[in-house]
Amino acid sequence: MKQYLDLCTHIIENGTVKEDRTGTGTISVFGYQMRYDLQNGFPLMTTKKTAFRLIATELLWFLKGDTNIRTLIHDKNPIWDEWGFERWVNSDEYSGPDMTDFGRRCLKDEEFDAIYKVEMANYKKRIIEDDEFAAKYGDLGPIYGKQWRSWSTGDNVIDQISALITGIKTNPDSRRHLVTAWNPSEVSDMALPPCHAMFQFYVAEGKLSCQLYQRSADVFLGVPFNIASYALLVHLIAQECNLAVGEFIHTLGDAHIYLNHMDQVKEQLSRTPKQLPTLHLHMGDKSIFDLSIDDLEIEGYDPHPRIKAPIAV
Ligand code: DHF
Ligand code: TMP
Repeated sequence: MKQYLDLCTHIIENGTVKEDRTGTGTISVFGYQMRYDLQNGFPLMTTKKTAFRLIATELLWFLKGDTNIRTLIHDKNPIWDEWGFERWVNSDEYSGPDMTDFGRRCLKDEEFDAIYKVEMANYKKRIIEDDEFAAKYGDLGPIYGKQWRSWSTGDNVIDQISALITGIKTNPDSRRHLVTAWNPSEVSDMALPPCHAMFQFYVAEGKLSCQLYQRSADVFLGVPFNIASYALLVHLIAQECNLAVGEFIHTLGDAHIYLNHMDQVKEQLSRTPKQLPTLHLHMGDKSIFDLSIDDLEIEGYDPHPRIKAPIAV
C-alpha cells in the first residue's frame, strides 16, 4: 500500500492547514489520485490492522438498500453510531443531558465523556429493543443505500446497482456505467452528505475496473475503509458479471489529515508495508444483494498493530 503512504507524505509536504466543519482542523490538498491493481492482492491496510468485518458489513448494508443503523448494531458494527445518535439528541423528543458538540467535548472533558457513553449505550439498546424508536432515530436519512438501490424521482424508483450490473453484462463497452449517491434534492435530509459520491465502471480485456470520486477524504480513518470497500465492490460485481478484477482508481477532492491524527499518521509512515491478503468469495448462486459476512473470507492478512484515533463528528 505504498500508494496510500505516498498520499500521506504528499499531504504533509504540500498541504494547507485549514479549519473544517467539525472544528478539529486539518491539513489538506485538493485533488489527488491513487491506483490499485486488484490482481496484486486485496488492498486492506497492512501498516495498521483494519477491520475487514466492519468494512464488509457496511458495504453489504449499502447493497441491501438499508439506511438504518439497527442492522449495523446487530452486526456489532459501530462505525455509524455517532451519526444516528446525533439525530436523536438533536430531536425534540430527546430530554437527557445536553449533548451539543458531543464529539469534541468527549475529547476534552472526561466527566462529559462518561455521561456521553451512558447516553450512547441507552440509545443503542433502544434501537435494538424498540421498533418504533429504531424506525425514527436509527435511520440516517436517504444516504448511500437509498440512492444506490431506490433513488426516488417522485413517481419512479431507480435501482442504480441493478441497472449497473445489467449494463455491464449487456453492453460492457459502454461509457455510462455510473452510480451516483449525490442526490442534490435529498442531500439536506442525510445524516452526512455522501463522501464517496460517484463511481464509474469500465470493462477491458475481460477485467472490470472502477473509479471513485470521493469529495471529502479523512485520510487516516475513512480512506483505508473506502479503498477496501470499493475493492470488495469490484470483486462482487466482477463475480456477478463473470469478469476478472482490474483496477480500483481512487480520485479524491478535499483530501485531509485531521490535526489530531498527525502522530498516528507518522507512526504509520514509519512502518514497512507487508504482503497484501487475498479475498475469497463463497457466493454460490446467491446474488450480491443477499450476501452475508460469512460468504466473504480474507486470507493471509498479517498487518502491523492497530493505531487508534478519535473520529471527528
Ligand atoms: N466522519 C469522519 N470525520 N471521518 C470518517 O472517516 C467518517 N466515516 C464515516 C462516517 N463519518 C465519518 C463512516 N465510515 C471509522 C471508519 C470508517 C467510518 C466510520 C468510522 C472508524 O472509526 N474506524 C476506526 C475504528 C474501527 C474499529 O472500531 O475497529 C479505525 O481505527 O479504523
Ligand atoms: P464533511 O461532510 O464535512 O466533508 O465531513 C465528512 C468527513 O467524513 C470528512 O472528514 C470525510 C470523512 N469520510 C470519509 O473519509 N469517508 C467516508 O466514507 C465517510 C462517510 C466520511
